[in-house]
Amino acid sequence: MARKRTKKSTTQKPTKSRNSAILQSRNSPLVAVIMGSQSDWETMRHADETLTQFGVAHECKVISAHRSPSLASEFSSTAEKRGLEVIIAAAGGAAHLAGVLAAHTTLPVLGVPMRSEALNGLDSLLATVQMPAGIPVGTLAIGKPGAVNAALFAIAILANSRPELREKLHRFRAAQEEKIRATTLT
Ligand code: RP5
Repeated sequence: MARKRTKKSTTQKPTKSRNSAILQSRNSPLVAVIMGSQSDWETMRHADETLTQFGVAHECKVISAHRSPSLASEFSSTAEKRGLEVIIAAAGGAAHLAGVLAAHTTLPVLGVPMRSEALNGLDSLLATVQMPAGIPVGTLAIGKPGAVNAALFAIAILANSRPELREKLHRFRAAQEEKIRATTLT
């Protein structure tokens, strides 16, 4: 059952209309990619693409810790019983989204700090990473590298109990190394 679900990728883009249907996912996503604003999608689409590349069922939604606090709490507190196994949370500036989602669930939450206009993402990084002891958030790099790596980290977590996914990760790493070995500078 679980192996079957990892083979398909179902993505709900973070539009406002789909966001309202947040608790009605029919495709049993294993990973949720949550972001504080539509403006984060340009970066977080790289997490979406990576999860799709590995065939991991996931959903992508906009939820703001500050602008929609009830939705954030509702989403996170019901995530486990809806079958989610990992939450990726991206936000910029006063980036409290990952921490707030983590406060309402024991699922692993991976935070991705967005590159902000004012402080180039340093604000987002510190707001995401500096969690008080007791409520962990695994914080990745600022921007696109963090988005890609959050997806790869989520896949690695899922791969602990899914040998097919583990094998895909091994093939991904091998292909990556092969590309470096084949690189010649002109
Ligand atoms: C955060 O504020 C969002 O995650 C986004 O990175 C930032 C700016 O949001 P917008 O003003 O573009 O909606 O909550």
